[in-house]
Amino acid sequence: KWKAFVRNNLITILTVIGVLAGTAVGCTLRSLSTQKWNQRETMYLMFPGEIFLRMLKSLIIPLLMASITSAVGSLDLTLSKKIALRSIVYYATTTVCAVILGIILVVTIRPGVGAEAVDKSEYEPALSRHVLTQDTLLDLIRNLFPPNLVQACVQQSQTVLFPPKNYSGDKDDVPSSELIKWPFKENYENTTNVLGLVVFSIVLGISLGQMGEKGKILVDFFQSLSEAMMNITSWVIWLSPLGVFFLVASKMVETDSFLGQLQRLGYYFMTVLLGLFLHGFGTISVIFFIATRRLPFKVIAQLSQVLATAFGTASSSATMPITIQTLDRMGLDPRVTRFVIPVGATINMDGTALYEAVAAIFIAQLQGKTLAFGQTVAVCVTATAASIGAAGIPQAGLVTMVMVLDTVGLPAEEVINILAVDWLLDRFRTTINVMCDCIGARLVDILSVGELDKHAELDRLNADPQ
Ligand code: DAS
Repeated sequence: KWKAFVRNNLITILTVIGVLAGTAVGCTLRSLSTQKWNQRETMYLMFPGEIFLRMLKSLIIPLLMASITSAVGSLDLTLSKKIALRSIVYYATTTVCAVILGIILVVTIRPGVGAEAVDKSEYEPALSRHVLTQDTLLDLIRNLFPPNLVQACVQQSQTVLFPPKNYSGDKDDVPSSELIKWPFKENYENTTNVLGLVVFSIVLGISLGQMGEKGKILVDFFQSLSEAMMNITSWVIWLSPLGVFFLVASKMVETDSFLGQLQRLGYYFMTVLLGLFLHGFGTISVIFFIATRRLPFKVIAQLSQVLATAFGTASSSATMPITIQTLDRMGLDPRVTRFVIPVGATINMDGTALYEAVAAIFIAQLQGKTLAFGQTVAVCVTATAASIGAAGIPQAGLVTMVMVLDTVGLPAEEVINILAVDWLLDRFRTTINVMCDCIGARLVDILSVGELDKHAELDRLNADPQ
């Protein structure tokens, strides 16, 4: 019996082992090496992982557009409207709950009170040149409508295929502490176009759905493009144990004095982890139970491959092909997963929303500020909006957090206080982001199963009326 279990879950088991082994090897290499690994050495260690990451990322644009367009296009408008509405209500409810939970925790634990802030002067060169001056919500709304779709795809695939450098490595570009990798402006500007692609794909799907027969040819085209991407995913997934091993090992080996930083940020780190855990296994279960009278633990138990990949890649978008393939294997209706997951991976980021609220209030506490009630409500709104605006790529949440800092009257440079541990918190919040998307897909699938069956029945009857 257990032989069958191992055979059916071989890649999953190897991927989870890949994450654990990557952590162990990375930490061992770090402790053995006398001086700090520089970017070049780390790059060699990361190289196989980066190839794996690029393979996954190259699927994102075609899979995202094909899945959403074919999912929306293949359902009649009433049903796709219902599925979209259930998804949007789930996204909004869970994200707002995540932010509120985060605020309650950071206000009660008060991790920032009494902790010392980072002395910004030593980072002056980087601060002036690279820190994002986020133009709050307007940017987010503007990005919903890509000015030119081809350029948006090219730009997005450029970002996705050639991940923006965190720093060029030449001396004047790197802040004095190697630990700090600035979320540069180009990181952010290129990545948010994925929002525009999602909006365009939904609109295109609606238009094709309404065209009846004439639209069917394109819906079928996008359907087979989506299946082609899933087919490629089933090949790439064999690399995930090795891929996540090298990604995690190379990350662990380049972090310097992480434990030292953890002393300063320990309470903050634990507050975020506690929030992510309570949200992912508490709030979400309550919401799932209210909506479906069931608990989501069976779903979560089948997600280990997805969660290990999300942790290893720190990117919900890169994990998306594996997420969709796993949910297909779990028997969810493809028309639900191909809408809920691509849209969810882009705009439903509960982990990121919770993290941004906690981080912003933590930094305010570092500066000795206590927020008025109105400001706390403003943090709720902007943390929710910032998580919608964050793209599913590594450290995107750190970039859009500048919006939330804006709300509490803190300059963007203050992100420096939490950068040292952000690369690890990013992995945890990405894992929660993806887990909440999967639970949402299952929730919508359960709620829509009646209509979907009837819909399939109608299709069958239309196909052979006799
Ligand atoms: N890494 C992002 C993701 O892929 C989350 C974040 O940066 O907050 O979901």
